[in-house]
Amino acid sequence: MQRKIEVCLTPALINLYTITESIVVVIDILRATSSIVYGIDNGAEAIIPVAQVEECLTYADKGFLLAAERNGEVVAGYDFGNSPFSYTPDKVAGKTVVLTTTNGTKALHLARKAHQVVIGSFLNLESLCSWLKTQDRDILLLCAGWKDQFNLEDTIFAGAVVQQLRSSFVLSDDASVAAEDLYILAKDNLRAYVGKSSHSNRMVALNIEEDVQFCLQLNICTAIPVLVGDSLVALKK
Ligand code: 3SL
Repeated sequence: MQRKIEVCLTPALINLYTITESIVVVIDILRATSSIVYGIDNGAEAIIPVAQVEECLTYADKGFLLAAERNGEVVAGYDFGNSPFSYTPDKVAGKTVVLTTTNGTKALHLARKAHQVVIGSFLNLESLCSWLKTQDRDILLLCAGWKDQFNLEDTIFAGAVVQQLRSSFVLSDDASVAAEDLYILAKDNLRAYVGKSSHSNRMVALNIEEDVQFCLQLNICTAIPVLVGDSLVALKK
């Protein structure tokens, strides 16, 4: 049977999909999944995604780094938030990070019933797509969006994956077609197109525009984080 690829445009729509036999790729380009990919690529032992800020505290005194972001800002009292610049080798190599973010970690929790949950970003696009092509499973690209609403940057990334996989998979929903069309429209100047997005504007207002630029880099990482139990670790390819 031919494998199919679908795009779930927001976490609010996840219940419309049967995911138990599928691979779900969680996508939160600005910035959760970009930072997770970067952190794992830089040697973090594991990143434990938790849905609530308070849950992070239950991991205190275990020697873990505690990272919490809400509405784009680091939550007071935590080691850091969601900026990729906090996930460099000097900060995370050999460490376990407990992370909660506004949308990304929520989407991850909603995906837990899947056969396998992996993390996508522009940083590991090539490596992710090469691996997905070798898997004998349907794929759901789950966009984390913003507070259950559609967003541009996650959809554009989903479209980039659709474009790379379309010759090996059946596109089975209009969301995949729309995502790919949006990617085609955006790909020659990703920064300018993503600049139209509400979250990019939010980040510019917070003076963290360099994070947007960073998260739009292509293929600077090869790691594919995969959920094993409660932790994201590097997939053994
Ligand atoms: O919502 C999230 O998960 C975050 O990635 C949002 S932010 O980029 O940290 O503002």
